[in-house]
Amino acid sequence: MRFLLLSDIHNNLRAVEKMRAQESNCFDALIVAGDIGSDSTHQIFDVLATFKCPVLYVYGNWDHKLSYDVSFGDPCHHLHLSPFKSGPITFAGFSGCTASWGQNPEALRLYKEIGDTHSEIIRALNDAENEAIRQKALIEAEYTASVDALTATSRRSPSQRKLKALDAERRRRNNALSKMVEDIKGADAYSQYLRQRSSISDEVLAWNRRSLSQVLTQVEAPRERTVIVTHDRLVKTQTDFAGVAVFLFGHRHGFAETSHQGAKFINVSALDLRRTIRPKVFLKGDRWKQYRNLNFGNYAVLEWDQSAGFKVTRIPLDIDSAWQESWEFETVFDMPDAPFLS
Ligand SMILES: [Mn+2]
Repeated sequence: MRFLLLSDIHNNLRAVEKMRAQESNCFDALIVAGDIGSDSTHQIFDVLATFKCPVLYVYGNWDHKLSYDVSFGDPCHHLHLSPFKSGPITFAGFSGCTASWGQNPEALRLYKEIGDTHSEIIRALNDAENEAIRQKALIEAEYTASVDALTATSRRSPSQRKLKALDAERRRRNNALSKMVEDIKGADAYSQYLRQRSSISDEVLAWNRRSLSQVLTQVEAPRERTVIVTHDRLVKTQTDFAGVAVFLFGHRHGFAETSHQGAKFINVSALDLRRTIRPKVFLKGDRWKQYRNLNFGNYAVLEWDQSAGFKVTRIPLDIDSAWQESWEFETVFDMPDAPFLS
């Protein structure tokens, strides 16, 4: 069995096309470990679908705008708590990570629940903030009108004492409004709300781990032939996933393969790794428009057979070295949005 692994695409369609161009259709499945990008998602999946095999994916923090039930076409399968068998190998995983759960249904549910529980204090704060904005505009208008009136009725320049008094009154009223808002933020009910909200991210992770563990038990997949795909690296895997052979992830850009307690941990990221280059000799005109990027990212191939088990190989995107004839690396800064050279 042969699987193509990639992760952290970050809307970089060009890098996907390069990867496509240097591989043939000899894979049993493609696995995407998240950070596809919310903007070019459909185009990226269209390219991946040309491999004529299943495309299995989870979302990462860059995919926070993507709904969990959107379809990217027939070969594509969202692995979120929904295992997929490819021959003797089972893939399973969940979407999102603590950096952003995005549209993760469990995260949405928890945020709503906490919003409902604390709706009174949220509404009170909202009302106070709106009221403060409204009143500050009135105070400003009144102040300007008073200064104008004072100027109009004074024979020469207006009295400094009276101007100062108007300014002091304006500041007193503004401070009172700010204090009204601060008092609500200082209330116990509000700090309780903030505390509960900040604990949601870890709760969602715990819930997803538990659910994935249950799903694996239900499908009765042999753990030594199971690959778990998440966007960020899972820790304490012995608790919920003892016996699982391979953990695939991205997020922490930089390919790495490590072994821990009998399992392989493969950081497959990142396909999107840009390096900014500059012409050795700038042409006349706007220098900023003459910078380019090269794709230095990588993907990987995972192979499995009965006797050897799993084996992973990192594969860099090909870069024609001819670029060095007229270009050099920009060493001081990056311009990730500059066009690609090729
Ligand atoms: Mn990323």
